[in-house]
Amino acid sequence: MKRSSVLLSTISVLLLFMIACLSATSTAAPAPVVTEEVIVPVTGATPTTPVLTEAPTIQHQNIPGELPLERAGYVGDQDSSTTAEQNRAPGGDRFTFNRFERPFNAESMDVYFPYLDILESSIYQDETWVFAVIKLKGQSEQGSLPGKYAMELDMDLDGGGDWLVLVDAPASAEWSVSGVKVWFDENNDVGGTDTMYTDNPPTTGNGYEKLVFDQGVGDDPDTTWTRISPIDPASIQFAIKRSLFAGDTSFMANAWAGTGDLDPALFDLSDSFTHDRAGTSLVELPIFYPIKELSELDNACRMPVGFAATGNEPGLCPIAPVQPEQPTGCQGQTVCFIFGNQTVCYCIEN
Ligand SMILES: [Ca+2]
Ligand SMILES: [Ca+2]
Ligand SMILES: [Ca+2]
Ligand SMILES: [Ca+2]
Repeated sequence: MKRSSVLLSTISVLLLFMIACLSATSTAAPAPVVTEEVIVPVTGATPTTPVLTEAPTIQHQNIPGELPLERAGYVGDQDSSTTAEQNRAPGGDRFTFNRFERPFNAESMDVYFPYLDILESSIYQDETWVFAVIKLKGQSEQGSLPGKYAMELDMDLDGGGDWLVLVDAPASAEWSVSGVKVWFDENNDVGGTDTMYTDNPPTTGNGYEKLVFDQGVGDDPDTTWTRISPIDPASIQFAIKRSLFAGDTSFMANAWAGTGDLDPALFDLSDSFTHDRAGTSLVELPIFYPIKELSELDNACRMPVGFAATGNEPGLCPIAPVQPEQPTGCQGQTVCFIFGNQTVCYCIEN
């Protein structure tokens, strides 16, 4: 037994020596297994650390300055405050001709929105920009302009709009791209089968479907800017870069104000609804009065920009038989139209 114990002890010592040697060898060598054990916990811990990637900063190159002194176009629009207490518009609401004057709530028409009531629209131009101004009756009770405001441009004068430049709730008196979107009618279906007149039956087109500029995101981050007029809190100014129009310098333009119904996908609005569904703001049309599915909406008739109108351009308001007084400040040709009991004049200054 004692001899066996000695032998076992000897073997144990030899085994321990061999294990010690092996351990020493393993520690010294760059074993891949150990390397993996080091990497795994590190890579496993990485996802718990937030990876912060900043959105690319929009680099603006062209910021508009002040508007030129000389106007290139001007148009007036009905002032619905004059008849608001009677829950009606004074004129200018002709659904069939894509003309709206309904800055009121639907059905009861007992709430009038001065910040949706267009009074005037003007165009100015310089080498870089087409400036547009929409003058509204007033601000909201909170002292803001919380609606949507747009300029629609018909470049080929066929009555169907091509561009819709829209700003949602402009708030800054500094030029800004915030809330500004530019839409294009790529498949040319705005206006439907009969431009500037209601399609019968209603059209199922896609309106302005191509968003080419979204608050600085687009081919050119400076495509369109807006601001509240620095001298008139109820006027919105647009600066649209002329390069957007690829050299086209003559077009028809008109202003819009609205809320949810001023939807680019629904243009022309007079094609997406029937007169029955849309209603009217004119008590003179009792079959359709009051406004129903199309409410909180105003637009102005189209003014020619860069050319003298012949009177036959689609969207140009019908010419009145009598020339009333000259629009304030007009140095050029005056053309006037009659809507209901109101006369609307515009001025061509070049
Ligand atoms: Ca109007
Ligand atoms: Ca108006
Ligand atoms: Ca139409
Ligand atoms: Ca379209």
